[in-house]
Formats: sequence, structure tokens, C-alpha cells
Amino acid sequence: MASNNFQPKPEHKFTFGLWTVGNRGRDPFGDATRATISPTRIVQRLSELGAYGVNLHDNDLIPIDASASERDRIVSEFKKALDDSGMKVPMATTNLFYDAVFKDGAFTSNDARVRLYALQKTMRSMDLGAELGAKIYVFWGGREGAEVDAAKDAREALKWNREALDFLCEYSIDQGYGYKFALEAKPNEPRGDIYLPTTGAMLGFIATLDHPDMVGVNPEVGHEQMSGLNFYHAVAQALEAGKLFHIDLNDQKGPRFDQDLRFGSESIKNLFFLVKLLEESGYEGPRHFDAHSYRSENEDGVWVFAAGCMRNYLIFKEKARQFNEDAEIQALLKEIHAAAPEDSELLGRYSRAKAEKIKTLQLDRTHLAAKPLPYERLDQLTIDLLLGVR
Ligand code: GCO
Ligand code: MN
Ligand code: MN
Repeated sequence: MASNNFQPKPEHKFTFGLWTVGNRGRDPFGDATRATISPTRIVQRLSELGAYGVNLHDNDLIPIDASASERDRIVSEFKKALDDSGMKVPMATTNLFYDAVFKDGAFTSNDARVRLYALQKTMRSMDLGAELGAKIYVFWGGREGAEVDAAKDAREALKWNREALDFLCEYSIDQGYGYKFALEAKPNEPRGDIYLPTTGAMLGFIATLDHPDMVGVNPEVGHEQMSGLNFYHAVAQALEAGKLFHIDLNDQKGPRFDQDLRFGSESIKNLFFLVKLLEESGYEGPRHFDAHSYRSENEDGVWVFAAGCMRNYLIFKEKARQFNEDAEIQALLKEIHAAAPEDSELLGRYSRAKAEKIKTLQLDRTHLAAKPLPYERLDQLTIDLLLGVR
């Protein structure tokens, strides 16, 4: 363990949103508990901690009512901070939830002029992201939902959502931005119900778009856990579909409000398997932390939080290496996965000959059911390893 100090480096591709370390501790019951940290300071401090880059919503950087000259001044200051530190902006997104205009949705608002405003705001934000070098564009439709289903036909909402994404894919192509879109699901909060509530629902929706190849998903740990789902499974499905374009890493204590906790602070076993999966899958995208520090922290605590997210990821990565090199664990896995070559050959793609053969096989189900599966031992070895007693 001494040989690994878990020091984050840009090559690990760790990123944070300006809104994450910039979170001031506001919640529905109380106001900010810490001061604003400027975007340029965020860039500088994260780079000192070993991060690769920062991501942003348009209004994390530029106030919604900024003049054109103010905008340009802010962008050039920000670009200078990026250049000075070597930090990147791999992902950009639009704030389509904060302003009152989005109270009934953005792309799915019942008001066509609000839908137009959402398109306008997103195109301007895509221009900004492209100027900063972003190649991934995230869509999190926090207000795309409903409390009163009588007011909106959910099929109509899906149609509007699809039209907006198709329109914006064309805009990216037309401008030569080369964006990949990543859709982020969440079951509720701030809306009573948000449309397309899970990563699985997003994957189904993507297949109905005009440019499905341009569009993938941005799963978030806490959002799947809010629905009681297994995040490792959701990410596996996205990877297997070639659709993991971005990922929001954080943590959560089970199904309740969105907590955005420090990565790896709660769901240790599930997130160990997640990191193992990401590292072994060839996923090359950013490891983005969409989390924030406890409300009880001051700015110093925010940097402890940020360092902790990256450190926990690297600890899980090291544990995955140990898991793969552990002779006892690997022997158990070999035993569990053992198969006769003639059986393996019969599985897989259909042929009439195979079907005939399978129908005549002598398969003794009582014998098959009696085969012991050493899962208790395997899981306990995993726990021993994760708790550091192995
Ligand atoms: C949330 C979301 C957001 C999005 C962000 C980028 O629950 O607040 O996770 O943080 O990820 O808007 O799209
Ligand atoms: Mn969240
Ligand atoms: Mn998120």
C-alpha cells in the first residue's frame, strides 16, 4: 500500500462541475453557509489537487442577464485561468432549471415560447462550450416533468423533448462542433416526477432520435439509487450499448432526496464494482464528480471534499487491481465460471442444428440445481479485501 499514495493526476481524467465545489450549502430550508468561490479560483485550486478539468452550466460562469461585453470579459479571464493551469473543459451544459421561466419545464413546457427560449439558451450555451473546447454536451432535464398529469399529456412531452434534441443535434452538426450529447436521468426533484426517470429509460428514448449515434447517457450514482436501483448494473448496460458518454460520480444514502455526497463515502461495495467496471471497460471519458461538500464545511472543507472524491476513486482502482491478483478470489471465479467447451459451443447464435441438438440434450435439472455456488465465500473475501484485512 505504501507504494500507492493515491495522488490524483490529470491522466486520471478527474473533473468537477463549477457548481459542485462552488456549491454554497443552500438547501430548501436554509441559505448559504459559505462564500462564493470564483470560477478562476476553482480552476486553480482543482488543478493544484491534480484534477484534469472543470465542467460548467452557462450560468455557472456567465450571469443570465450579462451584457455581451461582460460575457466576453468573463470568458477571456476564465480562458486565461485554464491556460495558466492546463485545465480542460471537456463537458458543458445548460441551466434550464433555475430561472422562473422554466417553472413548467424547458423543452417540455406547455408554452411554445418557453420552448423556443430553451432552444435559444441551449444554442448560446453550446456556442460557449465549443469556445472552451468541450466535446461532450450534457442534458439534465430537471424541470422536464410534472406534478399535475392533467395539465400535460406525457406523450406530448416526450415528443417535444425529442424534437428539441433532434433540433440541437442538427445545430451541432451545422456548426461543426462535434458534440456528443449525454442525457442524464433523475426520477424526481425538483419536479414531482421527471420524464425519462432512469438511465434505462434514456437508452430506450435515444433509439427514437434522428441521430442516435450522437447521443448517449450521463448516469449519476445518486439518481439511480433514488429509485432503489443498482448503479453498477445501469452503467454496465450503458457501456454494453456503447452509450456511456459521461458519468456523474457521487454517493447517496438510499432512496430519498438527492444528496450528492462525496464519492465513495457511503456505497462502498457498489462503487468498488463500478470503478472496477469503468477501469476494465476501456471507458476513456472524464471521471466527473457531481457532488458537493457537507453544508457544515467552509472553503477548506470543500477542498478536503474534492480531494476525497478523487482519493476514493483511486483507492477503489487499487482494490480492483488487488481483486484481480488475489489467487483465492480468482480460483473461486474460475470454479464458478467453468464450462465444458461443447456446452459453450452450443450457446450463442441460433442455428436450426443447434436448436435440434439442445432439444435432445440429457439435462438433469436436479443434478444441476445441486451444484454448490461458493458466493458466500467470494463475497466475504471481497469484504475482507475492501475493509483492508486481506
Ligand atoms: C442534479 C443534477 C445536476 C446535473 C447538472 C449537469 O441533480 O442537480 O445532477 O447536477 O448533473 O445540471 O447537467
Ligand atoms: Mn444529483
Ligand atoms: Mn448530475
